[in-house]
Amino acid sequence: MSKDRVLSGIQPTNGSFHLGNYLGAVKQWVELQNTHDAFYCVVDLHALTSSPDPKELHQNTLTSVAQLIALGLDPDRCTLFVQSHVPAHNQLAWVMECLTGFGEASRMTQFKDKSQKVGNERIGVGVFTYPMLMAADILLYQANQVPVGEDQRQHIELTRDLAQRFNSTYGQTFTIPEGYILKAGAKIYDLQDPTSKMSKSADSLSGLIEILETPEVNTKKIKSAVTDTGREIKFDEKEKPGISNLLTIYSALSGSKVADIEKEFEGKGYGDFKGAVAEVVTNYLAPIRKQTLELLDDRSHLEKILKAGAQKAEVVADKTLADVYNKVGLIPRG
Ligand code: AQP
Repeated sequence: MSKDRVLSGIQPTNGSFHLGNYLGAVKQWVELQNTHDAFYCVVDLHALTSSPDPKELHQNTLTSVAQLIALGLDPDRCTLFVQSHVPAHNQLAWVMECLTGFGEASRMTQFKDKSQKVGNERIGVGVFTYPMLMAADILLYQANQVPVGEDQRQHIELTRDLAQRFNSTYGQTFTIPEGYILKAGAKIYDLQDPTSKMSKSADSLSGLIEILETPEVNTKKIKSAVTDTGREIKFDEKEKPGISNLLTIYSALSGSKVADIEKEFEGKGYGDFKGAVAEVVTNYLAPIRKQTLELLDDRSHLEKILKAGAQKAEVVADKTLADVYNKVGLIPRG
């Protein structure tokens, strides 16, 4: 029996991924490459929506690939590629845009949040059409599951709606994908504002734990994390969002159950607990940081991996695109 297929992507918008990206998404990617036919891409076209500096985008794309490998992706067990290397992503995105209502695209909370921040005059159309490009990313590969963090749930729903709409209009074409979203740990929160998700676009970086940051800086950030009233180390997202977030992080990286951690820290204070969280986080990240830097030193090796990944991805993507073009009535070039 053939394996189910998974597809997911990550933006190369920063010099480093953050703990939310890893625990919400990439950690699952690593596990799924063992059981699924896995396609993972660095979505550089999506990153253009935030108008990055060209040199930084170039470097961040390579750093993203190196980080993904250091975090556990194995190019021999998954297809790892860069989105812009496979032109079918843009080509299918246009078809998806023509299928999407203006109203339904306007309801995407990511667009609403970002457009509220910068205003309608300044928000790029690319932020508006972002979910349709994401739908194309997923549907091109006929993915059964999409491992993402909780913040992407609405985009997956839109992708499903578009796939169903296309299938019912033009005949069976796309697999209807499902979100693969963790129940616990799907959302990691900002250390300084534990009611907002950890995000690289937060106003301040003090609540962000970056994978490639030095242990000293990350320790300092964890030790200054906002905590809650009271003294108890207890998981209670409503009353103790700060401590609950640290418990989630500790549990996900150490493999210990939250209940066991609560027991371990019974009678101890927030200071002790934060020290222990900092230790778990920095010990976990140290070898990943080291390997990323080593991989970045051998650029031709990374480029070889990406070339092979794009070739593998293109075979699947081009087949789907040809089927779509044919179904909507576009004449093949011949
Ligand atoms: N805080 C988070 N908790 C859990 N999962 C998260 N993801 C992002 N933040 C969290 C997941 O990471 C994957 C990659 O997402 P992305 O490429 O959209 O990353 P991003 O947008 O660069 O991350 P940010 O920091 O969230 O960026 P902004 O601020 O631009 O929105 C996805 O699967 C996502 O769910």
